[in-house]
Amino acid sequence: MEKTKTYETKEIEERVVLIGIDNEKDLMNIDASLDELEELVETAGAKAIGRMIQKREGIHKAHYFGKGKMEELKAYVEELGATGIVCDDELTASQMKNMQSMLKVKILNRTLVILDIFAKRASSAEGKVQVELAQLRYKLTHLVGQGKDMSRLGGGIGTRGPGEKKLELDRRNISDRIAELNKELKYIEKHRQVMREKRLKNSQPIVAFVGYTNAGKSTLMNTVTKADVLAMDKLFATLDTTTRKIELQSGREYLFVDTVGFIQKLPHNLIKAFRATLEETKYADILVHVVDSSNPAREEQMNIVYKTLKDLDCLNKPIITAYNKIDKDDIIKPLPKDDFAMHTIEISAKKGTGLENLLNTIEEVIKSFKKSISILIPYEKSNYVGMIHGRCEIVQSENRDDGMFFEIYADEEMENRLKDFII
Ligand SMILES: Nc1nc2c(ncn2[C@@H]2O[C@H](COP(=O)(O)OP(=O)(O)OP(=O)(O)O)[C@@H](O)[C@H]2O)c(=O)[nH]1
Ligand SMILES: [Mg+2]
Repeated sequence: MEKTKTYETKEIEERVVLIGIDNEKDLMNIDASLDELEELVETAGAKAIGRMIQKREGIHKAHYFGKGKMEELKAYVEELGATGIVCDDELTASQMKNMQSMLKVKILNRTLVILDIFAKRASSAEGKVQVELAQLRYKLTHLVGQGKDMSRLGGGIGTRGPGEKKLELDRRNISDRIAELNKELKYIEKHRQVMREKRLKNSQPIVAFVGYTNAGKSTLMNTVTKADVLAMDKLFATLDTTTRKIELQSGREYLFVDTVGFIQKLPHNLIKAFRATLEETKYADILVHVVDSSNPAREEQMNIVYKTLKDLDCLNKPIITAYNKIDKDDIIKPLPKDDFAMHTIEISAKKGTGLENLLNTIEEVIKSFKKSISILIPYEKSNYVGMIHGRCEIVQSENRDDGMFFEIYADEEMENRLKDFII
């Protein structure tokens, strides 16, 4: 029997050259950024076999690198026998097209690689819909003039959809599918809203673990709540939020939420696609910022987390920074300063070190802090309204048939006084 048959069905291994621009403006330096890109590429199942960096102010409008450097890149790609290049930045459709005709190999970028990983990881219905939507929207804006090239690519990064699906490449099909997915997403979001309202009604404080991808959020979640969340040494292991209820030392119940990790240069439309998932952070009473203290780029990663939280309007919440992986022996001290955090605590999510301290601090901060509640004050109890205005932060208010509705931030005392009106 000939063996060739088995090879036909296998995907060809992609061997790619990573390219980036050194402009000294980005939050993370170019070497760290390409290290990260290499990890992303490998997580997506391809192999990074070389790098090329150009120092220039910004990207070349027509083909990212300048003309001379592009020729150098072409020679390098040929020499290595690379099947493609992965650019560290966003590329427009016409840049991709120009680069493709210059280099004659597959042109990929960070976004496509991240989308590919997301497609592999998405497991909930919502996650799958969000990923496919983001992929198709991306395709739609990048398909201009290169439909043929795209369909000739065969397989690999940029062609995989969630759940073993192949991505649609035809423009008309894409638009139809987008409409269909949007409908599905609306339905799922409605369900999520109902769940959220139920949770708010329960009024347990919500603690969200946030942080850079691979920082150890899921590991911490598992250790603290004895949950069984997938944690591994891969970027974007977690795509869906997981929530667990546990009772802490004071006897009070808390909801712990594990969230999707952040990463630099996360394209805006991707943040938008995951807004619903990330919005879980918006409803948290406190954020625990998990940092991988052993990562050489830890400080840059922290800055990127804070920038993303700011984009999501979540920077006004109390934050505790957990410097994780403190058990490793390659931790460089002192640890970075953190002006956004009320407390910083060293922990090892894996070994359990410092967790008692972390949990006690969470309780302390929550006790002293306000939480989000929704209340309905009947019109005959309007004497409460002045007190609400004076003592609480009002997010939203409206007159309803049966009373005045408020969404407010209240401290524990106010919450107690208003407890009969909580809805
Ligand atoms: N040595 C050590 N390793 C840790 C610790 N916490 C997590 N890790 C490891 O770090 C890797 C990433 O952990 P995860 O918990 O999956 O990280 P995450 O923040 O959930 O990552 P994403 O879901 O990708 O955003 C895993 O290999 C963990 O075993 C720790 O305290 N010490
Ligand atoms: Mg995780």
